[in-house]
Amino acid sequence: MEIISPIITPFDKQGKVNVDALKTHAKNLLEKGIDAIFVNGTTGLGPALSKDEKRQNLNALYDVTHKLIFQVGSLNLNDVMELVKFSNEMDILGVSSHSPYYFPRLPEKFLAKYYEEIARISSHSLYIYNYPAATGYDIPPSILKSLPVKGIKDTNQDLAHSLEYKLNLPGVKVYNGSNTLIYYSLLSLDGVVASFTNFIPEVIVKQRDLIKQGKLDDALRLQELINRLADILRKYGSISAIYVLVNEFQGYDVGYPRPPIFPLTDEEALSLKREIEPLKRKIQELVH
Ligand code: ELE
Repeated sequence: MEIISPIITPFDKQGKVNVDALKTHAKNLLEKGIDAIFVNGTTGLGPALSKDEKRQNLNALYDVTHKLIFQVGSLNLNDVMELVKFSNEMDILGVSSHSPYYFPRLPEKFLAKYYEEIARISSHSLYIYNYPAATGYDIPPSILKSLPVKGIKDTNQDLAHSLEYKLNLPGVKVYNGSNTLIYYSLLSLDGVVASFTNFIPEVIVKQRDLIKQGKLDDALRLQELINRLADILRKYGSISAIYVLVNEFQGYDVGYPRPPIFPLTDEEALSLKREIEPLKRKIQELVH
C-alpha cells in the first residue's frame, strides 16, 4: 500500500520555479509518511514545463530524496530522450511517461514504440502513466507485456480498468490516480498516486493505517471527506486550488501555479477557504 505524491511545482508570480519551496514541500510530505514523489506529473504541471524545468525539478528533489519517479513525457522525443539519459546517472526509483497525445488516431503500434524507445535507453525501471481522459489514449496491457515495466499509474475513475492491469500483468505494480478512489485503491491495488497528498498527506496516511488495522468503516469515513473536498475543489480548478490549500493545511507558502493553469484570485482563495472550513475541522478531529 504505497502512497505516492504527484508533487506540485511551485512558481513565483513571474512564472519561475521556486526551487526552495519545492524542496520544503517535499521534505514535509516525506515526514508526513508519503513513500515516494512523482516528479512532473499532471499536478506538477508536467506537460506545461520545459525540458530544463523538468530536469531542474528532478535535481532539486534529488537533494531531498532518491525516492523519485521522473515523468519525462513530451511530444518532442528528443527532449524525452535527453531527460531519460540525464536521469540514467541518478539513483532514482524509475522513469515514467504519459503517452503521446493531441494527434488523433495514432496506431497502437506508435504508443508501443514510444515506450520501447524510452525503455531502450533508460537504465531505470519504467513506470507507465495512463491518463486516457487527458491524453486521449488508453494504453492496453497487451503492448506492455514485453517491456520492463515496474509500475503503472492509472488515472482513471474506473477501478475495474486498473484491476485489468493487475490481472494481465502479474508482478507489475498498479496505482490508481483518482482522489475519489483512494480507499479502494489502497485495498485492492498497490497504492495511490493522488494529488490530494499535496495538502492532506496525513489523511491519506491515516486511511492506510486504518485499513491495515482492519478499521474499514473509519477509513471510508475519511474517503467521504476527501470526496466532498474533491467536489469543492473542482469548481475552482482543482490544481490551482491545491496551491492555496497547501498553505491552509500545511502552513507554508508554495507560491502559484503558472498560466494556463491560472492562480486563484484573492476572492476565490478566500471563498475556497470558507467553503472547506467545516471539512477542515472534521478532518482535524478525525486525524489528530
Ligand atoms: C492525478 C490526480 C487526479 C494525480 C498526477 C496524478 O498529478 O500526475 O481525482 O482524478 O482529479 O492526476 O490525483 O485526481 P482526480 O497522477
